[in-house]
Amino acid sequence: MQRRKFIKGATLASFAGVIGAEIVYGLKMPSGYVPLALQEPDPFKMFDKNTEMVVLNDKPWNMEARAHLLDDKVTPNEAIFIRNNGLVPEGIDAANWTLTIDGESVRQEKTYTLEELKSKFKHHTYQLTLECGGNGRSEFDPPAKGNQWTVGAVYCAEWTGVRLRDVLEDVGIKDDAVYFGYHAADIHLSRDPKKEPISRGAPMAKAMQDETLLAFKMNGKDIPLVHGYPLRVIAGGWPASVSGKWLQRISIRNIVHDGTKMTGSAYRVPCKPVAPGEKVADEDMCIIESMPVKSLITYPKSGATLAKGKKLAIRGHAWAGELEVAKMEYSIDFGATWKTCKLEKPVNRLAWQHFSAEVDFPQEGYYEVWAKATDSKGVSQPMLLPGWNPKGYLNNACHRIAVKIV
Ligand SMILES: Nc1nc2c(c(=O)[nH]1)N[C@H]1C(S)=C(S)[C@@H](COP(=O)(O)O)O[C@H]1N2
Ligand SMILES: [Mo]
Repeated sequence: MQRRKFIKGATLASFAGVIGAEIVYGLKMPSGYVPLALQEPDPFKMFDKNTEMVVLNDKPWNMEARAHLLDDKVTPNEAIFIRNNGLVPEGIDAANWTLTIDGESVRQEKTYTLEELKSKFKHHTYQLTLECGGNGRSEFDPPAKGNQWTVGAVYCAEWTGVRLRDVLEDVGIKDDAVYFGYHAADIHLSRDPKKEPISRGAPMAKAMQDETLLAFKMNGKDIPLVHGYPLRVIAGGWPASVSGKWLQRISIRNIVHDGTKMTGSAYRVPCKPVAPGEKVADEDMCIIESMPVKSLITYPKSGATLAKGKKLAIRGHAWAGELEVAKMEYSIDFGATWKTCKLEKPVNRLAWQHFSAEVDFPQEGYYEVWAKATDSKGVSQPMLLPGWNPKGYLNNACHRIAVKIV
């Protein structure tokens, strides 16, 4: 948006400034022409992302991290994946931003300015893990349509905001409330203002948790535009699609919210296991709630080479939706035997946990290090793929890296 404004009133000198070189035949350039170097938006600059991020789609923007970019305990903005279902809202005016709470199950509809939310309610800060329901989709066979996420559609940032519960208590909620649904300011790809790119939500029990926030800060600063500035609902441990960016309205529903991407096969998996490729009727699909146990080796990068006789220090993160991770193990023999990793407690509920281990290799050659987390109910990650599902959700297979000992 900044770019477009700039181009309207641009002069040769200003083009040259951005390109970083004089446009030698600039006077011959047709008027109104935008140099090629500036026609392609640079998504890494536009969104302040690490240039090793991988762009999966540009309309809408979708970009994922690579495992080694997620090494920090709290994910910095430059490594946070972008998942947009529509176009980023234009011309956001945070000073006049409002949030309306409405729906069948509010006693009375109420609207707050962003300033009121900030001044009236207590602020809370939590580290919260957000993973796209489709993270890992690229491995399913038969393949599923949609962004082909590998491992990088997950992050744990620190969010600051007010509790959704505190706001709902101020509004007054009826006893028949079952679900909340969000409505946001992003623009449908068709640019039809009557259509919403996405409008999801969660049961009231999730709305009422301490950690469910109406957030206005990420990692101590204003939320970056592409991640939901100036207001976002954050529901850690659930598919990140529940955490609506550019939040304008929350509806308290007396039915399961039926907004865009709540119905049909969106963010749903077969209620009972199905054979790969099988057609599943909509009524046999269940809404994804808490995300399954999973982990990621963030150091070293896959492909690392190590001198014989040295120990390899590995590290990464593990998370388990609403649950805690109870145990973290690694294997260097394709899962035949497992050794325990050191595992830290979460900083707070719904934050990912950090693990590390010192790995010994018996001789020179090729190895794979596989990492496996087990949640507090005793459920572990599958070594390879979990059950196939039509939309390719919930692939929580063990993360694996290749290591060569020379
Ligand atoms: N308003 C709005 N909120 C949204 C989305 C969106 O397209 N529009 N995408 C959802 C999905 S599917 C995911 S995975 C997360 C991605 O959050 P991120 O871009 O901060 O990584 O945002 C969710 N919230
Ligand atoms: Mo998502």
